[in-house]
Amino acid sequence: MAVLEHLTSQQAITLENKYGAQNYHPLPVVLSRGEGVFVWDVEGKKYYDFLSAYSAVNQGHCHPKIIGALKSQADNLTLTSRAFYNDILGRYEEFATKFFGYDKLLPMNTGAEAVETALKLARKWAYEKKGIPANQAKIIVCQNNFHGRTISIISASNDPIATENFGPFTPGIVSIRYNDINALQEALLDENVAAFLVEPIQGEAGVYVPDDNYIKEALELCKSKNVLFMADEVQTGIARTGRLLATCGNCSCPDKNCSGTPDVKPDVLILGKAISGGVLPVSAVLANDEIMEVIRPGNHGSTFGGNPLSCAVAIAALEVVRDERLAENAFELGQLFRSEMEKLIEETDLVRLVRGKGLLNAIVINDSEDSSTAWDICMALKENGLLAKPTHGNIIRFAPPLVMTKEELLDCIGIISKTLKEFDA
Ligand code: IF1
Repeated sequence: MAVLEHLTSQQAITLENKYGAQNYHPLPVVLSRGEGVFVWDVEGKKYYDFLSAYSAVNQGHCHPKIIGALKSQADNLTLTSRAFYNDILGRYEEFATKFFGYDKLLPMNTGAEAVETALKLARKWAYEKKGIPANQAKIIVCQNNFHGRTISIISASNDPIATENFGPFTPGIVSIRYNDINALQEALLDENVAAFLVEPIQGEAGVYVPDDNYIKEALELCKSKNVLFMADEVQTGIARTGRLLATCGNCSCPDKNCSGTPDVKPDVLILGKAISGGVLPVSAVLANDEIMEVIRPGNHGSTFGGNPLSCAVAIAALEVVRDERLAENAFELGQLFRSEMEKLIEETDLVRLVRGKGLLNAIVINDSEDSSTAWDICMALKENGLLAKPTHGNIIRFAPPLVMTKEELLDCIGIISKTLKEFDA
């Protein structure tokens, strides 16, 4: 069979099962095309994408502006490495630092790399600026976090599937309850704490939105203890939660509905996924000079970090967020989605609750965590033309591209309602 010959779904699945590491359990759908909020399988069936590649495709699949930037740059220069300068990295760094309100940006590729970069930055800052004794720096994280899959990051995880048989683990990580300000206060009694790494909303855990004042109070506590507040906005950032950043504090934010407080601004901002519109792996760590200046030549880097292709794509992807007012759209459609889900919850015993912010939402299915109900519902949604996937057990995440229109969202709500009622019957 020629490598690029057209495949049936079953043929594609068979190939992956035969030749691919089995590190995922995908829904049995084989996609071959994406455009905006839609994807098509190899047999030509059309679906609403309600996962957005885990919030990487916020700008919609194959956005013409982003693809145009990709194609144009690809014809000129794709990679120089950082052994030399190039004519676009500086422009991207200027654009992105002004867009998010920071002095400096360190370009990486995946979200996990950006988180690892932030961990290294925090430790080096702790030794060289805060004066913590060598190799004594602690990083505080939250239980049920998800920050990526590297050894140091899973050293912070309490998820057995992510950690079992991957030891020994990286030392110096302290785990506390999420959304518990007293737990943070207690952990900060340790004078060797360098940083607090936190997701403004815990996505993988099941879209857990903390109390309104948690992030602000946590940031203020960290400030009072000279501890870096590091926000992992890989999944919640780039307009997903109805503001440019879930931690808000970003006054250049296009979202005029912002109810955020301008002083809620992370010391270290970690971005990934939709910073490139899901076109290429692009991530970034942003911080002001007094923090980022501890990184000097040779301390950190990556072959592809800040490559011209990624820079061109990321500029275009962020311009789409701004020009198409995706934060505002996510804000308004998110309110509509949750209010419609609340009505549906009144009509069915199958769903316990809906939660989320902007267009990062989840429903909790009224069944045990180890039941297959959430998966079965996603299989039925697939048959009805909508793709979503459970996060943990009985929780289904709903995260469509932020370019969705109100009419399309209402159509999706109709599909979800129809599917749940078919289950209830
Ligand atoms: C998988 C989860 C989501 C992230 C946050 C860092 C990263 C992620 C808050 C690392 C990545 C992805 C990874 C992907 C599935 C997806 C995921 F289910 F794994 F947890 F979105 F919730 N911080 N999340 O969400 O970024 O290195 O992947 O670029 O590994 O299965 P990455």
